[in-house]
Amino acid sequence: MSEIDKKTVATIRLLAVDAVDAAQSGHPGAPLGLAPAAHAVWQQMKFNPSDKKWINRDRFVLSNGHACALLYALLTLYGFGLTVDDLRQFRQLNSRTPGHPEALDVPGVEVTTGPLGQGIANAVGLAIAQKQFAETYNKPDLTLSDSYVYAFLGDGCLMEGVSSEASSLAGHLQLNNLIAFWDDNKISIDGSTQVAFTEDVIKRYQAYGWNTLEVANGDDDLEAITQAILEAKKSTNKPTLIRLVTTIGFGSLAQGTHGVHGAPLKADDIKQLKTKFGFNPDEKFVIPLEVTEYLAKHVKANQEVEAEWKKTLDAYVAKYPTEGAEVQRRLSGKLPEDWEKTLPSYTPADKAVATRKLSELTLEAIHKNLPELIGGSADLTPSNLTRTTDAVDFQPPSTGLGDYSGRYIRYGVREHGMGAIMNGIAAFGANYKNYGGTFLNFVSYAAGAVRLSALSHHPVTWVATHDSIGLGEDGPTHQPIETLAHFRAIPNLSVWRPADGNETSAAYKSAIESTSTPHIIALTRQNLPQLEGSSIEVASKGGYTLIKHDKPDVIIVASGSEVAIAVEASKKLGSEGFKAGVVSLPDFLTFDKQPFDYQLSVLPDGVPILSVEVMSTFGWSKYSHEQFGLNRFGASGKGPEIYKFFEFTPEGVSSRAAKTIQFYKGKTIFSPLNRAF
Ligand SMILES: Cc1ncc(C[n+]2csc(CCOP(=O)(O)OP(=O)(O)O)c2C)c(N)n1
Ligand SMILES: *[C@@H]1O[C@H](CO)[C@@H](O)[C@H](O)[C@H]1NC(C)=O
Ligand SMILES: *[C@@H]1O[C@H](CO)[C@@H](O)[C@H](O)[C@H]1NC(C)=O
Ligand SMILES: CC(=O)N[C@H]1CO[C@H](CO)[C@@H](O)[C@@H]1O
Ligand SMILES: [Mg+2]
Repeated sequence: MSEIDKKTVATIRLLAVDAVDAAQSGHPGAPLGLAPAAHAVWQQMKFNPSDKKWINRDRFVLSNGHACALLYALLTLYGFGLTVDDLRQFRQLNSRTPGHPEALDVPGVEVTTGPLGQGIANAVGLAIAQKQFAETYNKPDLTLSDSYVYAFLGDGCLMEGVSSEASSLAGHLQLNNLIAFWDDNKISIDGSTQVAFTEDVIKRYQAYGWNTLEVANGDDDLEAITQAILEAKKSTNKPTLIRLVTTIGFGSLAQGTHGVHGAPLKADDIKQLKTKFGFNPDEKFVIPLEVTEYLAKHVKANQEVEAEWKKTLDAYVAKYPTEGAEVQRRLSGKLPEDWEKTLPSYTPADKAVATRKLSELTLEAIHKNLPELIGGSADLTPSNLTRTTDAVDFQPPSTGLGDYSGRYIRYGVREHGMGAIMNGIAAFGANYKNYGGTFLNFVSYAAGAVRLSALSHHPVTWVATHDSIGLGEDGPTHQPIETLAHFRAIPNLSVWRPADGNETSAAYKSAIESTSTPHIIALTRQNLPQLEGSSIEVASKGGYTLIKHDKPDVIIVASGSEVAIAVEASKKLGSEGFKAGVVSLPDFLTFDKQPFDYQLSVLPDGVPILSVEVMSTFGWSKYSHEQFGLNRFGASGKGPEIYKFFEFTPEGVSSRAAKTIQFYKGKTIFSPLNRAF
């Protein structure tokens, strides 16, 4: 290693150690072991700190997010806008250096990581998006996209199932643009990996169809790491896993033990470490000038690379005006003009259709004009109806099953992997709108990825079919009960449960136009009638009055398949002399964003409100005084019979509405929306 490289690696190591020391919290071990690899990788990467979103930059994903002091040190050294002062504030409230890398808060962080295994799966998504983008727009004479995705992952990431799901798919898809480094330090929190993690990782990745390389001394051997990267780039049809043997806490008195995984080093340990690396033991956060200058050279060279790329883009736009305009539109984050006009709408005379089928019709209608719309299914294509008729599969051409410009992804039975990959696709840029289909119940398998979609504002969409006991014969194992309550409780996640065709279109409108909110669209297997009075426009408010009465005796608020039942119940109540209004509430989050006056016009003071949904009632007390739901598991049988069994019928609803009217008679009633704060 040259002197300047040595000094740079030591600077990275010590900045990370000082940050953890300042916070008296964090993880010094992995940064100490991984600093040489980080330096080697960043020296190979193209990126521009003054144009962080440049579409053809290489991406760096720190899947072992607990090692973020390493990443923050790099971002500081390369001039991404983080400063030594930010490092001093590591892990402090409202700092730009949070406890794990958060893409929204830290300039230069590509994806939010910390929950182990997510990052490597995001990296697979980034690699899929890069390939799809390149194959769609590159021309033989003009290359717009040829970037790589680099990922670091630890033992923990490799133990997590989500990494296996995503890595298996990456091997199948032959993503040679993905280069991952396994930090093989044989330590995790419990101590030696011998206690729980003894598989042959290299053989496993070879079996997935990956190219594997090994660097025996990741602590010092910068040349070997660089060679491995160059070797990985030669791969034509495989992603690469580089096994990097490192020492956790390299240089510390406690190196090689779990003691350095997640606790600050002792003061005397830090001193000897600094002395060992040729730094003044009494100084903190030192960045030698020659290191700054050395890294600035790389940035400058990269800025020239980007300037060249911009010329390529100009030439592209001139020579291929149609594709060029499309690329520019997508890079500016705009949807095609009037795209929403292609959304289907229905009339009350149209026949009853399952919303999953309506979802398919919607995708079919909007797909052609939205090249940024890509998606797939976790092996439920025929039941989830997610594939448009003229779709090409996203597949390596050698399989004969499709090509890389394909927009339909066969995720296989890998819901969690799919969720994390969708986040990676969204993180790529180019305004990808990506969706994944599975049964609503199995979105819960991917909950770890779903909450990260919301936390990091990835506007991905789950096409979640078979949304209730209405799915019938598959029984309680497949019938969601708590699912919607759980996902509605996640901040900034839109959970739509449309009741008919117009509402389904509204859900898609919301999903496609979303720039920062993920969507789950819960769809039925059973047919639902087109509701008189629904429209894309009113449904886009998240909740609206479907049956209006002056001074109603009761309001029934429902979602999805129960709205039509509420309408029937309202008619029945009418024949019994009661005025029952009906409100459809397809998405809580969107409704909550409406002006309060509007919300109160839908769920006013003075009227008792009954909610109806064939799921857990948890959460509905925000909108109703009384709740009719299903606080138990479902049953196996024919869908309509199960509905009858649990009394989700016009009679079952109207009798509960009558009880509600009776109970609240003569009492002062405030809208459940009216609260102290
Ligand atoms: C999903 C998830 N489970 C548990 C944790 C808590 N955790 C953080 S680091 C870690 C051990 C990781 O071991 P390894 O990847 O080998 O990291 P190293 O100790 O080598 O830095 C655990 C269990 C987590 N961050 N995410
Ligand atoms: C939700 O997202 C918006 C903008 O996208 C943001 O302003 C808001 O803080 C987010 N809320 C939560 C709870 O994350
Ligand atoms: C759906 O919306 C359209 C346009 O707003 C409207 O004309 C139509 O009547 C609506 N369909 C139903 C079933 O209400
Ligand atoms: C119409 C259709 O394809 N239905 C299928 C949906 O998926 C479930 C579970 O795989 C099947 O049981 C249905 O037959
Ligand atoms: Mg480890």
